[in-house]
Amino acid sequence: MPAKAVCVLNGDVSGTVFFDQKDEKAPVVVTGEVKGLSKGKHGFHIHEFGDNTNGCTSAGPHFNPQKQDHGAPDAAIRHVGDLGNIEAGSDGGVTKVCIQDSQISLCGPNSIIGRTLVVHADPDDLGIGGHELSKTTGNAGARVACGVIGLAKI
Ligand SMILES: [Cu+2]
Ligand SMILES: [Zn+2]
Repeated sequence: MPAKAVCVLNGDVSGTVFFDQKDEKAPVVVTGEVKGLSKGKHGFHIHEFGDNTNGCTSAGPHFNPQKQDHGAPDAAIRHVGDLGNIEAGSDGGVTKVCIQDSQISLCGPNSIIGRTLVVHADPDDLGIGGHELSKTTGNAGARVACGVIGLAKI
């Protein structure tokens, strides 16, 4: 500690996202950009496995070590991997990512190192959309890009 990680997103859209943590109890600051999204909100999650052998599908479900329901990043009940949405202001442009989160970590049981960051086609309903998938995926639709999170040079 401090630790830094990075993820290169590939798929229908592309991007690079950095994760910084000052010490093991500090929140993780998530920054970067995603290019090519359609206008609007897109689910943004850490999925369990760092496995992209069959594309983003192989990354499995949301990272959920505490076996909770899906929820909003600021909700008491959520998956550790639930980072909510990123929002594109226009079709095909650059979407800046700027998130601070206290559940994900770069060390210990909630470590996201070696797992997959996924960007979705649709908005994450944050568990409250009333859809049958709301409590597991936020009904965020297809996986439009993903990448494995790895340690970065400080
Ligand atoms: Cu997801
Ligand atoms: Zn979730």
